[in-house]
Amino acid sequence: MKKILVLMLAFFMLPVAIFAYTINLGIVTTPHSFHYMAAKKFKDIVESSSHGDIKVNIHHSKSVGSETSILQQLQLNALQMGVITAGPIDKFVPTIKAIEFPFIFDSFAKADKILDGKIGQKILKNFQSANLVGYHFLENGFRNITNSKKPIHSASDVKGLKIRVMNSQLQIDIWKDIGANPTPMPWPIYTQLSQHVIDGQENPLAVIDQYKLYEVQKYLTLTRHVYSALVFVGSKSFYNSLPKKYQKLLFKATKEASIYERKLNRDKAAFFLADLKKQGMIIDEHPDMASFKKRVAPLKSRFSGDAKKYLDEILAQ
Ligand code: EAX
Repeated sequence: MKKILVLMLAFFMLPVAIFAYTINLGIVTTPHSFHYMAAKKFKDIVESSSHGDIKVNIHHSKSVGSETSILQQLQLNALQMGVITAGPIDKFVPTIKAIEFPFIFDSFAKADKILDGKIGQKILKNFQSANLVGYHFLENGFRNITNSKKPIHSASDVKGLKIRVMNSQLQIDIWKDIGANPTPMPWPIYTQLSQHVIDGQENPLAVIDQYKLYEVQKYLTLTRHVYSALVFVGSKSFYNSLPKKYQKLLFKATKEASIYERKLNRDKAAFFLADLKKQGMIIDEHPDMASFKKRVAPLKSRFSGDAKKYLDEILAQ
């Protein structure tokens, strides 16, 4: 009788023992997005390398809230990981503004050099003071402006347009200085664009295409005004609860998933531009970039502390 009891207990205990750790990972985008593909790669690496000891659940399509809310939940260990756009992170890690400044990166190579170099590593370390872990940068892409009202060739064409921006003071300031009427709003924003609550928005070509914004935005201008990074962000208290071997595994898996996602994104860049043309968008491929750069240059004077130090270092390279 006793033997049967022990066997039954073992059997019922079994499911609990399978996953020593569960990682709930939040993203605001759909399974078609690069954010999701990076999260899936991370999940595959972590689950296979931990031989099933760690389970990763991906909560996509804003099912666990906006990027700002995901960051707040990470601070409380209500979520354990997220793939978050750099923009909204600046409220939690102010130094990240240095890599969100307009027109500082003119190529993927320059962005990689900074983000994967000393400055990027210092910024990722700064996540600690917000009770977060900055694991690795990955890529949203160069941001371009779209709108439903008129062609935008130079900064003066933006005057008065209601442009949705990310929940980030720097992004609000950028578009205010360019002359728009910026409105911070969490992603996604298709409905607000279709109802003309806002006239335009700015995002990488992949996002514009994957969210079919060509259905509600007639004009696209290739401003490439900000290189938009994504970050694998984690809960610091969850990280501290892990054995060393799994702490190392999370850094290894986020690095591999980030490199994998950057390549995916870059390999499809030409496809997205061609598809947006095919979908009928009116595209200005050679805007008056000097007019945009002139408008945002004074923004530098509003930087201070380490954010200013890092920005100066980037501009000096
Ligand atoms: O995919 O909120 C935004 O505009 C961000 O670019 C987000 O990653 C959308």
